[in-house]
Amino acid sequence: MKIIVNGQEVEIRDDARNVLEALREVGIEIPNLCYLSEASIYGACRMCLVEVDGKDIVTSCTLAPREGMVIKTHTPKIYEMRKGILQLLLASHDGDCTTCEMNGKCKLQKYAQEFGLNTNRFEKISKKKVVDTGSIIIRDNGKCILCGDCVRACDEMQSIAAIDFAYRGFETQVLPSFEEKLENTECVFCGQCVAYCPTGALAIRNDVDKIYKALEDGKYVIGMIAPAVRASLQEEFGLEDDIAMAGRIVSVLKMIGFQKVFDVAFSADLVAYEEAHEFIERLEKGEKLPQFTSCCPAWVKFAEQYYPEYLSNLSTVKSPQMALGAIIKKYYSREIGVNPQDIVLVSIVPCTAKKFEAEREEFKGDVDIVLTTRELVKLIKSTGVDLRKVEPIPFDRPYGLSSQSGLSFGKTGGVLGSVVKVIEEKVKVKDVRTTTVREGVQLTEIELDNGRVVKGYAVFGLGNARKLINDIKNGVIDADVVEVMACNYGCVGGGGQPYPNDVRTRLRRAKILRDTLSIDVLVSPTENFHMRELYNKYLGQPLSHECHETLHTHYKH
Ligand code: HC0
Ligand code: SF4
Repeated sequence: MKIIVNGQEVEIRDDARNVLEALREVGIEIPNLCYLSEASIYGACRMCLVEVDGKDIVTSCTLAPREGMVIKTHTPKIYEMRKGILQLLLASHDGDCTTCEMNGKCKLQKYAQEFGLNTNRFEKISKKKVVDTGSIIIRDNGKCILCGDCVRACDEMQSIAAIDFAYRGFETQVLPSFEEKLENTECVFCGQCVAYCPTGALAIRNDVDKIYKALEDGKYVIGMIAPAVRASLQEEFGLEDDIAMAGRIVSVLKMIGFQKVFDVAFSADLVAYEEAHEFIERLEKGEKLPQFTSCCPAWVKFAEQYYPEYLSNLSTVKSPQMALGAIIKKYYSREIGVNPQDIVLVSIVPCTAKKFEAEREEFKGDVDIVLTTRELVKLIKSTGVDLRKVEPIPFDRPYGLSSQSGLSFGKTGGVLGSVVKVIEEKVKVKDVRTTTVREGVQLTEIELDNGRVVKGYAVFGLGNARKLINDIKNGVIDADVVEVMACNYGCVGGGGQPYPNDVRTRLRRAKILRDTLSIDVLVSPTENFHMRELYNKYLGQPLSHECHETLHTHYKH
């Protein structure tokens, strides 16, 4: 449809959700602080005001587009109203910018600059400042502007509702229930509240210091890089769609003092291979189906909390992060003649829940430090090294080799696709078809030679997962294997990824990951010859006793 915007005719999508999104698509970003395209419309911040048909001033997030409507996005009156809103927000915001994780990425800071708010006509209101630094997720309510993005992300996208508004009027705050620390709630550490917080009221614990401590103590420091990190780091270094990012990270980590740098995509191949054998065994025995993937730690905690009856359906194969941790501490330490206690293994991931996973007691501290992509950005920037000028170098062998399948773990459908690849090689398959069921849910049907059609679902977002599992439980759908990733669009949208971490950015990262993996000559996990070597040398056959000892785990009822 056509509408008139600031005196110009503009063509917008007929099915645009609202005027705010319609204009965003044609290059006009209307200021907003509480609009979250993946959640319900809240309309609280009032920043996205527009003038309609020369009279009403309304919020564009709640305004449905209509053919011929006349919109003005920045009249003098709207400018003054936005300034007033910002001044009120700034009066009750602690303005602790220099040490804030969002410095330079904060929307409130950006608007304060753009609207020239060097002074404030309102006096500072001091709020009760609630700070919780005890957990992986740090909360500082002195920075909270009550936009509710975190509340809606947790409730609507993740169906958890670990945080909500509490108290009224000036006393209003976002808090976990009973004012508990987040770690004592049902929070699964997915970090999606952090990803969408516009002001840094929610942040992630920074573990960079631990690396320098390990280096100072003369430890043998080994790094490993998750698939999705190489698709997002470019955003922070002006490297656009660079597909040599993994090699640059290896290079810079070596400069910092890492002895070896391996690829989590190597163990993703291994996990897919092991998990496919586990699935084939279950299919033959007709037990513990559907098999759920278990490499997303936020999903594992979610399953433990809400679906204990399905815990025996989770694949017992550890996540690629923990599998590689176990291999390095158990076998590689022997090969290099270093006591496992003297190895400090640093996992660099897009995910906040991986910090929690590494701390789970069943993994015996195999992974010592987990850094998110944002912490990696800090680590690199603090060295002053210009990543653009860094010569990429390959990962160390043997755990630096991966196939396209292993790398594809970083985006939705990647784990399922890799498991299906191995299945295709192990049992006779007539046809494989993939379709989108709805946003966040994909169905892959594998038609076996004997006529049986195996149904595999890949779902992202824990709210979507909850709906799918309930459908399975209630017999509404049949499923044989299900991939669950807690974050929308998979690990590319992890809570530890650079800001902004919105839908557009996540989709662009998925494309970079596809471009990166398309130049890999190995397609299936089976082609990963260093993985096969690991079986020959230590593990024996898939699902062997040794595999169970090293690569498999159990879940908490
Ligand atoms: Fe992921 Fe993973 S794909 S969860 O997002 O499975 O963090 O990238 O490293 O472990 O490989 C994260 C990403 C990983 C693991 C892998 C899986
Ligand atoms: Fe909710 Fe995830 Fe944030 Fe925890 S980390 S409060 S589960 S959105």
